[in-house]
Amino acid sequence: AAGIPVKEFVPTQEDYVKIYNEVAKRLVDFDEYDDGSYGPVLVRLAWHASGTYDVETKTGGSNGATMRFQPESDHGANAGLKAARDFLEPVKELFPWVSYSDLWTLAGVCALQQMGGPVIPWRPGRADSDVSACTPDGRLPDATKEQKHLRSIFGRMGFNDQEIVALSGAHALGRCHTDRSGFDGPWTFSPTMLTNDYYKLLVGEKWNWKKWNGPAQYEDKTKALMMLPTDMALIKDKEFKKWVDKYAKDQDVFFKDFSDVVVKLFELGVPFKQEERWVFKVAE
Ligand code: DDH
Repeated sequence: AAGIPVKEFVPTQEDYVKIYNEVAKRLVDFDEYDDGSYGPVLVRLAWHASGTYDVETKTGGSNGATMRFQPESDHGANAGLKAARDFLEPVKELFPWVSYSDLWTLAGVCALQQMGGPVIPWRPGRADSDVSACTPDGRLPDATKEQKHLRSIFGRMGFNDQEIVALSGAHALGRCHTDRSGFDGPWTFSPTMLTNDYYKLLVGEKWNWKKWNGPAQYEDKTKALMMLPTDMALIKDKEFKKWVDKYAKDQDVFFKDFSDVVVKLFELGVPFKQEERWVFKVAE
C-alpha cells in the first residue's frame, strides 16, 4: 500500500559506537573459539573483502560485501571465513540498518584494536551489492608463491613494497588451519595479540622446510611456529627485507604504518560521502 512515508533512519557516530561495542562484547563472550578469540578470523574477513580491489577496473574492494554470495564465498582463499560472517550475523540483526560491508570492516577495526593493535580510524559509507558484483577468483594472494606474485597482486590493489610488508604483519595474529588453507599452525606465540613479533621471528629464527604430507611451509626449531612461502619472500627480497628489519626493531613504527595501510585497505574502491574518519575507543 502506498501513502505513508517511512522516515529514513540516519545513523550517527554514536550508533556505530554501539556496533563496535557489541562486536567487542561478543569477542569476550565467545572466547572458546580457536586460540581464544574470533578476532583473527574477523581481521581476515575484512581483509579478504577489501583485497579483491583492482585499481584499473575499480572493481572489488570492501564495498559490496559480495563474499556473502557464491561463487565468491567458495573461492579457495575464503575457506573458513563463514565462521566470521556467522559470528557477525546476530550483530547485523541487532543493527539492521548497517550494510554488511560497513559491518565487516568495522568489525575488523574492532578486532585489531581489541587485540592490542593501534587505533584504526574508520568511516561509514559502504553499500552492499548483489551477486553480479562478485569478483573473479584469483585476486587474493597465493601462499605458495614468491615476491613477484606479491608485487603483482598487491600492486593491483595499489600498494607499494613498504605497504606490502606492513600489511603482512597481520600474521602476528591467528593461524593456518589444515581444513581451510591446508597449511598448519600459528606464526607467533601470541596469536590473539597484535605485536611486531612476526617480523622479529622472521629475522630472528632459523626457518626450515616442514617435513610432512601437507603443502610446502616452513617451521622454526620448536616446530610450534610456521611461515608460508610468501612470508619468507619478505626476507628473501632485499627491498622487502629493509622494511622487515625496520618493523622488527620498532613496534611503534610498525603500528603507525600498519594503521595507515589498513585504513587504506579497508577503504579501497569505496565512494565515500563522509570525509571525516572516526576513532573508536577500545572497549573494556
Ligand atoms: Fe593472511 N593468511 N595472507 N593476511 N591472514 C592466513 C591467515 C590469516 C596469506 C595467506 C594466509 C595477509 C596476507 C596474506 C590474516 C591476515 C592477513 C592463512 C591461513 C593463509 C594461507 C588461513 C587458514 O587456514 O585459516 C598470504 C599468502 C598473504 C600475502 O601474500 C601477503 C594480510 C595482508 C592480512 C591482513 O589482515 C592485513 C589473518 C588475521 C589470518 C589468521 C586467520 C585465522 O583464522 O586465524
